[in-house]
Amino acid sequence: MSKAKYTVTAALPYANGPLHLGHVAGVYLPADIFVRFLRMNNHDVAFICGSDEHGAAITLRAKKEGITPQEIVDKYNSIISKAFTDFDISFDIFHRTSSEIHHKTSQDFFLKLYEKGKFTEETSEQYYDEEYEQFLADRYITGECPKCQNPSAYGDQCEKCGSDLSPTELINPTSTLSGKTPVLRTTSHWYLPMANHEDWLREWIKEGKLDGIQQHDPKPWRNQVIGQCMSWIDGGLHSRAMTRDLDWGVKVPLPNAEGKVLYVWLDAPIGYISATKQYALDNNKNWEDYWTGDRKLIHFIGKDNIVFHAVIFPILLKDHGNLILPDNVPAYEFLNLEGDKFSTSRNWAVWLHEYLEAYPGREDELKYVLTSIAPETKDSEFTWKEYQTRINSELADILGNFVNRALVLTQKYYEGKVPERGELTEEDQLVLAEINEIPKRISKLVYAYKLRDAQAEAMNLARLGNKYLADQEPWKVVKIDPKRVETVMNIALQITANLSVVLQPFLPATAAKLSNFLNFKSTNWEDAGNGDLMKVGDQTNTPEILFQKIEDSLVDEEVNKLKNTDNMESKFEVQKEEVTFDDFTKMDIRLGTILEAEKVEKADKLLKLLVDTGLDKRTIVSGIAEHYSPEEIIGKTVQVLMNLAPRKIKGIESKGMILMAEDADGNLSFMSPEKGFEAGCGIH
Ligand code: B3M
Ligand code: ZN
Repeated sequence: MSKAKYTVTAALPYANGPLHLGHVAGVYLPADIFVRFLRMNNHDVAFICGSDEHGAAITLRAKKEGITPQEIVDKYNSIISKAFTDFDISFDIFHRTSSEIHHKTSQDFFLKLYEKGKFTEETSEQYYDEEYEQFLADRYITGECPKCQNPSAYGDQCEKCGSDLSPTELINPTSTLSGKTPVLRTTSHWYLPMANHEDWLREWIKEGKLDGIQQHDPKPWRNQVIGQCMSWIDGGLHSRAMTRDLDWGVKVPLPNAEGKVLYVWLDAPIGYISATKQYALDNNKNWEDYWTGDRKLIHFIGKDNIVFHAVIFPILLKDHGNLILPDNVPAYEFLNLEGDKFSTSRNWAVWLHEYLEAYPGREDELKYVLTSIAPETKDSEFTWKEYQTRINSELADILGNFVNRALVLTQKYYEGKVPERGELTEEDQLVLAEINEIPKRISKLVYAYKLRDAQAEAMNLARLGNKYLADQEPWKVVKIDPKRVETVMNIALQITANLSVVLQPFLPATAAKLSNFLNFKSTNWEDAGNGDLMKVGDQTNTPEILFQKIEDSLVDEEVNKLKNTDNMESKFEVQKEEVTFDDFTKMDIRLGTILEAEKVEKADKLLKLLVDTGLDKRTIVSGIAEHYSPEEIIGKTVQVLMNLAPRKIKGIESKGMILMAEDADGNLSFMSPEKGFEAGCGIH
């Protein structure tokens, strides 16, 4: 039978922030282990990922940081992809959904479904921000939750009680753009009707059959994946809009679709296909080979992405036709951190790129710990204390200790040459039998997506070796029966060589070090289990220490760092991006005195001011009419940004800007000098 072929994807991270350990433990690391294992077993495999650069996740972040969406995705794409490289996640491609090939691929995909009549066009009333002249995507509206009265629920969900909401259900809706009450306006969108898909989805998810034909073995599908899909389907599948009124995203490729883009959850999974296309182009291959025929498509994801990958995307793929559906959707639960949820806004996180910068060369240590605690079946927790314990008492005391003893004794007794094996005791035979069994058990576990147990099984080989040497005590026996010690050391070296093979998917850098110590390298899983990998007389090298122990001080420092940077939940916007001193000094800020003030016609918010700046008298239009009346401000000395490029506002040339303080409710106040400073004084 020929080997199964695989297309393995890992959820495309939003390019709106860096990666933290929760993302790594629950998507990228398990996917990487799985793929490395497949490669060693000579499966044809493509490992696909990239950054997800559309949707409100991006535009909201851009607004917060005060830069453009494009700048946001460029910034985080580069942080994320560098972290993946440094952490040695072995993607075949890490692509971007802002790429041209992706825009084209998702537009073609959309058009194909459109032409096949798979969408319905529906008109509905949606909230619109009159000031910003745009429709408001769900996340752009907040209001009171009708179920739990949480005052800051979002248009799609209340994060307090977990209810799914629609924007029109919110009490007192507010636009997060202008802070105003939005109005309802009619708009039309293309919807994916999902109700008529319920039957085949049930059969396919629960039994693995499509049109009566067995597609996948349903057994390895995780219970929580099947459970979540079924409860969603049982609740009734409603039509879902596949387009949005937004200016950031993939444009809807139809006439009369001005200002409309594809829904991010339509374009993002198609990102797997467009990334594959780019990979094929770069490597002289056919992308279709990865998405058609006899091939297993595997999506590694977090649990919040389940229905998108196991229900909606399969509907789209089936409607499209000629493309394979996922064979499995291994979804991970969440990882917590030191007793609390990971939180980007509170900075309660360990960021992958920061770890890699702080501890270069300790990638495998982190991989080992994260796989040991991976949230495969339930939420789990990372603590620095456990990080220390796992490294010190497992990696260093068991694996490191065994390897070190095996190689150092070989140096000492045989100048590094593999000694001969004599007659085998019962214990030797048991050990050799275990060497043979362990890789088979690992293999079974990996194919069943139980990577945590698989790694534990690989460590059992080191445990076995450690115990074998402790029981045989070659350092004592060498004085009375040196011949016997040759056998023991030969077997210890066979264990070490096997470790260099079976550890590769989990701890690739460590496995490479073992190979260097032994002058033996195999990337073929079939070699694992063989008790004769090292031949008599093979020269081995003096080893280095594999794992440095983690001091208590590191644990204390890391925990303190977390506690010290724990940003309180704040009602204010996050700090903007860093600027240089030079950037700052480019701004010319001075005191100015307001000489005249009057309302601007047909503009409720604007006042036209004449300001004495000490250098000149100039006109500045300022959006303060709701906060100050013209009369009360004449004579006030305020802060003026002088060298802001002039702008025409309501036909009036405005030169500069009055600086105002703004509270969380949007109230504005001048910042006037305390003492009698006069117009023209600089502010630095
Ligand atoms: N970017 C959501 C997330 O990061 C989303 C995944 C897309 S996978 C096609 O949770
Ligand atoms: Zn609620």
